[in-house]
Amino acid sequence: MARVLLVNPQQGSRGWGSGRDPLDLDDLLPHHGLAQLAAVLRQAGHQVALLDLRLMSGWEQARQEMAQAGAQVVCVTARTQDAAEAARCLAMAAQAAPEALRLAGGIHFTMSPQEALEAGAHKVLCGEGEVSLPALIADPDSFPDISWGEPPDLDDLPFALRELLPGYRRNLLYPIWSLRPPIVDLLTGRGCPWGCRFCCGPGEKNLYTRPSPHDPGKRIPFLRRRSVDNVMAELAELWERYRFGGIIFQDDQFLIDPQWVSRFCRAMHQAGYPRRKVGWWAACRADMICRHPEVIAEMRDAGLKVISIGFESFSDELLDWLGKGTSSDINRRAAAICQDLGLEIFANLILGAPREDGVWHREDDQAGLEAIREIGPTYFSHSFLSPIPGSRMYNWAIDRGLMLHQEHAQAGSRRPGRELLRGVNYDELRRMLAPTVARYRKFWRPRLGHYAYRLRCWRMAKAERKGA
Ligand code: B12
Ligand code: SF4
Repeated sequence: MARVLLVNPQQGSRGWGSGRDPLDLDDLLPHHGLAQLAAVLRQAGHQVALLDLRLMSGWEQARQEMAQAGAQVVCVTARTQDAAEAARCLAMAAQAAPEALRLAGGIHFTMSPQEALEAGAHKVLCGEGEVSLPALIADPDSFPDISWGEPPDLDDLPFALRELLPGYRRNLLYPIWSLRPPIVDLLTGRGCPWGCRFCCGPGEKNLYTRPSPHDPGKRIPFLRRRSVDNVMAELAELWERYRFGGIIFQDDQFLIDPQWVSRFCRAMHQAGYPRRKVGWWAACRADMICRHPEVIAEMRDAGLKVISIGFESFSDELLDWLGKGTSSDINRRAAAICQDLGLEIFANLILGAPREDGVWHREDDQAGLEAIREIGPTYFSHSFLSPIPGSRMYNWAIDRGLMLHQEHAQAGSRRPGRELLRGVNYDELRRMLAPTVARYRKFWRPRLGHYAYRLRCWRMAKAERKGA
């Protein structure tokens, strides 16, 4: 059996060490893909360790830890935003653990496997890893340099090994939105059936795939959901362990199949979570909310507290070009449905997006900001359009010469405040945005909950020291 080191090359939101004192979702949460791979590897009898760059003080510490891990296999994952760090981790492994087998995977290397080979990976496993990674470790020579992982039956998988992330128990106490800590997060399925032009949806459809039954050389999207029983079993295990007060469902879209959601809501009642006042967060499309308001009501009764809606824009021209399949009217009706049900809305808006002609129209963003003022969602989250690799907009933006930066760290990020496209007047955009940002600043500023969190962490560390 092998010693396997899983590497998360993710950069913390405040740079090195952000994961040791997390104040942002990006710093808090375990990498689910790696936590899932860890579970299957451990089940197969391997020794698994994690090197998470968010916890490191710099490259030197990362190198030392990699060398000390004595790994026989180093597995590096990558999302586009972290692809440069992932490449550096592969190169570092070649020096710090020269005998180890270097493997690469994850959405970015699935889309660009050659990049991983050039950075020093011996093999790249595209797509999902649970079934094929143990086989690859057992017999690497039987795999070509680039191969596809066999997609797993999600109900057959062991539950993700979250505690591989040091500090996970402490991170659960972090107050997120109005959810009550401890807060756990999980996924109930893989992928999204829609294909919005700005989103890495097509990339995901390359990731979650299976061979076509008609043409085995071709891969087709394989989006799927776990059974309700399987999700409930994971929640039961998490409940036993952490007695959570909040749940974040990390799926791209929670309401895809209304019947599945209704069954799930009944199961939540049977398990007693609404009675215990467990609140949850989930993302739903505006058109699905309008089409199935009764399901949203069931979700509310089963504990849904915060609903994240990707409004993206309130300009019909822009929504058409973004390929969102919604309209300004649908967005407003969805918001009204959720507010009538007493749900807190987490509103997402994309700003700085040019239309099909490549020109940014300030009135598009003006309309969005006005709509936010009128609707008054509980939370407001905005990003400046970033045509990320894997999205349909990426090549369009490159062909039109719109991209200001093509490096992965810039192009793969949707964080607000980054100037990404030629022709967008970001100064004007920031001026337009300032009053809205000011109104919502209180949600992002440390609040009383943060101090309570820090106190609990301090007590936890003290108790641990005493125990030790
Ligand atoms: C949940 C989530 C988040 C959470 C992360 C929470 C967490 N606990 O991990 C939060 C909200 C923090 C987040 C943040 C961001 N996210 Co996000 N996120 C997701 C989401 C919805 C699910 C990810 C997931 O867990 N998938 C399930 C696991 C099992 O899949 P996986 O990680 O890909 O791993 C599997 C395979 O890839 C493979 N694999 C992975 N690594 C390796 C390594 C080896 C060696 C092998 C063999 C195999 C292998 O095996 C795994 C098991 O099958 C995805 C969309 C999606 N449905 O995947 C977007 C997604 C990954 N995010 C995306 C983006 C853009 C971001 C942000 C950059 C947004 C921003 N702030 O600007 C940040 C960046 C964070 C970062 N630096 O990593 C994009 C990435 C696009 C891209 N080209 O990289 C996605 C695809 C969404 C989209 N459609 O646009 N995200
Ligand atoms: S933006 Fe949302 S609905 Fe559209 S493809 Fe991406 S995840 Fe799916």
